[in-house]
Amino acid sequence: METNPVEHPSESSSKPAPAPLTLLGLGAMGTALAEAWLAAGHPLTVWNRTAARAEGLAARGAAVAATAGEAVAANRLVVVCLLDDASVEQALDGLDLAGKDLVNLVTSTPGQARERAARAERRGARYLDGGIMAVPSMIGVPGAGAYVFYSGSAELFEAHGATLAVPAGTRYVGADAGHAALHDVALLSAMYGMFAGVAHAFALVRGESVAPSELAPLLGSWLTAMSGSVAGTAERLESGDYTRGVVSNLAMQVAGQETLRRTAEEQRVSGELLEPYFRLMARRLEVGGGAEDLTGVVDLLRR
Ligand code: FVH
Repeated sequence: METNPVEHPSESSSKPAPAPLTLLGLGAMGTALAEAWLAAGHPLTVWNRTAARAEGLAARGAAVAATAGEAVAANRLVVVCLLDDASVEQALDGLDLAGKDLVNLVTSTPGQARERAARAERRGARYLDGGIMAVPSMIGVPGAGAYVFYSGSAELFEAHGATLAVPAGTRYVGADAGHAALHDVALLSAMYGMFAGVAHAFALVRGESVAPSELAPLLGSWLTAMSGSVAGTAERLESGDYTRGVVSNLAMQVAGQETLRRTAEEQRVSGELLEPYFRLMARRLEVGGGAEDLTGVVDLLRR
């Protein structure tokens, strides 16, 4: 749908002005976030350990702070996008966080996020943790599908939701500060499982007259079709009946493993990516899960 280019003064004048904020960290992701906020007209103060990385943003209107402390003092809303939990610890060490609204977008564990929330609250700040579901090139691009999981202070999210929604969509997943990280890492873990399968598939056809570019669209559409099984797994986990709605039962799938193993051997491909999963499937079959599908593997993974 086309947007109407005609200005409506009464509507535009009632819109709140873009809110000011501070961003710590101008790596690949931090820079993409900064560019999105600047493009949307938000007054932005930035700090980066290596000052040279702020030069391009300064030319586009960002205020560059000489220290992390100066940057934090500049605004109530402080967004952190550094490398890891340790770098956040170093950057915030000894700073006055009283009255600040701290949003941490560093990929963390749920435990790290909860500890940071507790430390921030002890220092007088409200805390929101975020898990970014995007790569930098998706940030600030309408329709690219980028979003961020948020959890922690609902008041903070309510107060700054519009500003946080500028670079990417927002999904608030509850008051437990660890839950954004939990969702983030759950999705990333599934992604790596998929990448492992893709690597194995490409290895199988390597050296044959099947070009990777021929296999790629077939792999992509097959994985998309198979992603439909995710909802069924959730239903079975919630009902506790792992045989409900099963299309391809475990007994048949474990029998089929042999073909996949022998094909890997014939193609001189290591089975090291698939074997751990195959062993879990076989263990579930051994304890009587033949009429189930793959849902029972979830329970075998829990320690
Ligand atoms: N880039 C991506 O694809 C992913 C997408 C999903 C979310 N992740 C997470 O986002 C965090 C930041 O990632 P990034 O891509 O911006 O990372 P880098 O480009 O490597 O930049 C790292 C920044 O951290 C600064 N930094 C590192 N150590 C310290 C420290 N001890 N004290 C202060 N700052 C530190 C670094 O500064 P400099 O090297 O330029 O001086 C960069 O600003 C991350 O959690 C991803 O998991 C990105």
